[in-house]
Amino acid sequence: VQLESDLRHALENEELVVYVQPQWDAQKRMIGAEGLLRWLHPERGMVSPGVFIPLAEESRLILPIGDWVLRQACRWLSKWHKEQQMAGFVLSVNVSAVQFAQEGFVQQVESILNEYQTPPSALQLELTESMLAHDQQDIISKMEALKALGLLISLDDFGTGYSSLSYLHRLPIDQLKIDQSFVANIEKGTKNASLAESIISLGHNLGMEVIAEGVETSAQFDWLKQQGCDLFQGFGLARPMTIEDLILLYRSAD
Ligand code: G
Ligand code: G
Ligand code: MN
Ligand code: NA
Repeated sequence: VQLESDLRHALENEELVVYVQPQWDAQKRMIGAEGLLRWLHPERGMVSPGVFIPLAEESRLILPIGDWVLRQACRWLSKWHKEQQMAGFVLSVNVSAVQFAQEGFVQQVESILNEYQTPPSALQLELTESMLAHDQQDIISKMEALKALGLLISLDDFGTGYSSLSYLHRLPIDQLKIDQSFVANIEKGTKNASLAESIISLGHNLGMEVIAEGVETSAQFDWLKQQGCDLFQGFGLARPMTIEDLILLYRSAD
């Protein structure tokens, strides 16, 4: 309860920070990053989003917080665009089910893109497979309206929920994100290996890009690359970091 009332003040006190975790192609070129919230609590230190996102969802504080995260991402993207830096770089932002279900979500995204003059194709929204469980027609039209803005859509935690193939086929999804639970022990030819393999071919058959998260070892990277996985994210490549560190890392590869 204390934590929840602290969270109310976290935004105005500027205690929230968007960290970024790089995403890489098969040649280990950095092609984008995922925004991951951090809460630097004045007494408790770093509070994990795994702890405070559920609180924020229950209290609907996720709405102003999610709005702020989107603005932060769009601000960075338009700055890079204006300064002709980080060309082609894509920032992915996690969207909570509570945010996505909001009546005016599409208009909100549109007005933020307009306000910051953000190139929409540099912004990717990460929706989770569990969000797809609700009214299918409503979800399809919302996603189509988002796609019409020119942004990208990634399906996060893929494989943990359940979505039928025929449904998936009707959704305008650009990217499937293989959940990290399937990446663990992948190189040992376990059940995970066949699951990951199926997700990669499913994604490619549906014309989607496939990214693996939770890549911790070079054996996992090599195995996934061998299977044709397009993109990679994980502690073995780079941990979540500040935006300043990410820009330095990006430039050091030039
Ligand atoms: O970074 P970490 O693995 O601790 O994140 C834990 C969880 O918090 C993940 O499920 C991640 O998707 C979620 N999360 C991180 N940042 C955001 C955010 O900006 N918005 C939402 N809705 N979820 C986030
Ligand atoms: O739910 P979502 O996929 O958005 O959450 C991503 C979470 O996974 C973040 O909390 C991030 O810190 C974490 N993460 C990123 N890379 C790795 C990794 O290689 N191993 C583990 N265990 N967690 C990771
Ligand atoms: Mn995510
Ligand atoms: Na995920």
